[in-house]
Amino acid sequence: MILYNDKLVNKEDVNISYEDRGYNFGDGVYEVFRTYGGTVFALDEHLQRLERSAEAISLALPCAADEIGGRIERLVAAEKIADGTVYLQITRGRAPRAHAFPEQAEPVLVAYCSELQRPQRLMTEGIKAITLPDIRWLRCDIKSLNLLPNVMAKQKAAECGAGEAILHRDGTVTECSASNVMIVKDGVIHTHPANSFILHGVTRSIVLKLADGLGIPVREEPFTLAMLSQADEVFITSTTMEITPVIAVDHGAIGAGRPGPVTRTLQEAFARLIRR
Ligand code: DCS
Repeated sequence: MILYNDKLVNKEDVNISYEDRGYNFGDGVYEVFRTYGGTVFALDEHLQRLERSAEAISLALPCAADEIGGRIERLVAAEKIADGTVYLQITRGRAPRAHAFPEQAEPVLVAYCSELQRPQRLMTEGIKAITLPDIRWLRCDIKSLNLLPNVMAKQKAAECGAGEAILHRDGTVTECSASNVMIVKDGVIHTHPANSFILHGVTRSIVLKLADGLGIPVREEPFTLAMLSQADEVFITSTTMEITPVIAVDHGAIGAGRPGPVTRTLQEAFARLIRR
């Protein structure tokens, strides 16, 4: 089943126009939710970000965020997905192609589930990453449908045999193509502040809370590519990748070239949170 505006329908009954502004302009916002054991994880945090993203592009949500949350829960129940994701996107709707907002267009909401297991092997073994210039716009805090720079960065990583691309603006590390990045140096976690240069990851903020509870000091300050390559540990965070260690960057090993103790401690705390 697909959630299509306010209804659960079969996929044949989804009717998206070639004039949809999401298709023409990437004019819309999205979220990726995670379900564990049939429960949507951090639902409120994702809905709050959806509201902020929509507001930032002057898109009126088709209904209250709570109502969207209820529809997502109905979708997950109908699909009987235990462990998976829900992809949701809302566009500004269908109108003859013209850049300025149309006077009359109804937002179009689509959401669907996919099964997904936790990335156990990657979380245990870690991934390699490459670094690339961050060529995106200056409102990376908006979870907009415009993902071309992210797509290109992830493709470049794949071509290099790496799992993620870590992005930097003039040597300052921002985030990754589809995740946030943190480094550990001398027991301190460093991560870019949650401003307009990064997406305010739901997983990022959960990890920072876990770190606080564990007494691990955190510095939400910009850090450089040099600090990245000399870090004791590097890990990425996202809804689908959870906390995944990065064991090499641009062919140079990070620390001992295997997942480090702070990353492991945070992974264990995150797993306990999921179980709760
Ligand atoms: N930064 C970017 C650019 C992202 O696309 C994502 C998530 C994150 C950070 C991490 O945010 P969350 O912790 O809230 O997931 N990207 C989603 C996506 O497009 N697929 O999976 C997650």
